[in-house]
Amino acid sequence: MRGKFIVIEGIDGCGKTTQVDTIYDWLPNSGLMDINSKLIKTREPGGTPFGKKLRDIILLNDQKSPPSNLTELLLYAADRAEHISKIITPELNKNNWVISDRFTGSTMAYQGYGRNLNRKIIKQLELIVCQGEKPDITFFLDISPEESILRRKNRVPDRIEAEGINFLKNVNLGFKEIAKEKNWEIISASQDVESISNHIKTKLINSCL
Ligand code: T5A
Repeated sequence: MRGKFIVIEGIDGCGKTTQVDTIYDWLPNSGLMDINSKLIKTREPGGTPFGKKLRDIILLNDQKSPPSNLTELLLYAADRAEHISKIITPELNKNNWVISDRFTGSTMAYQGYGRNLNRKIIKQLELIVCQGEKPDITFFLDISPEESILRRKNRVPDRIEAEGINFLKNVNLGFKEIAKEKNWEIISASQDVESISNHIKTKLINSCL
């Protein structure tokens, strides 16, 4: 028996964390999981102790010495390698379920479409890093870059968030293309929190994971 791997993707501020928290509270008593299975809530970057250190380095908004785009890609890949080997695969193998705030789609969207790095190389790197691990289902919370910026207006932006609207537009376009190509569940994230949660819950119930 192996657990299920659920991922929520989307641009900054689309509401991923809000939905991961809601589903984390609901899923264990939903009747979908085996009685002895646990639900693990995690995220990228920073889902492991080592990954937390990488997250601090990656997101630090230090204008004087930002990493190159390739370095940034490799740091996200290193975070994911650690995350898969220390959390995702071991937990799924124990028949536990894992819900993650971001996964490989974020790298393709941000580094592939946002930074315009070679997408074939990103796919090859994904193969090396993931070693066959992939989500059972991915939800894409779709909001406009304008709404994303509005929702985050009272927060100090991290290094990626500080890239601004044009970068975010490219990332968003990337997410839309990836979502279609990979048959992700696309949800309008400009709805209220409860409507989005209900959509996710209904899909999980009906998808016979
Ligand atoms: N990144 C990540 C890469 O470039 N490559 C990669 O490979 C990976 C894995 C990570 C950054 O790294 C980049 C992407 C990111 O820039 P993060 O902490 O995961 O950082 O990123 P964010 O997406 O920026 O996290 P946020 O917390 O900003 O966004 P969430 O989680 O999408 O949104 P949430 O739930 O915190 O909500 C944001 C605000 O909106 C409100 C909430 O209350 C909150 O105030 N909200 C709603 N408001 C109205 N209607 C709704 N339906 C709402 N839902 C939430």
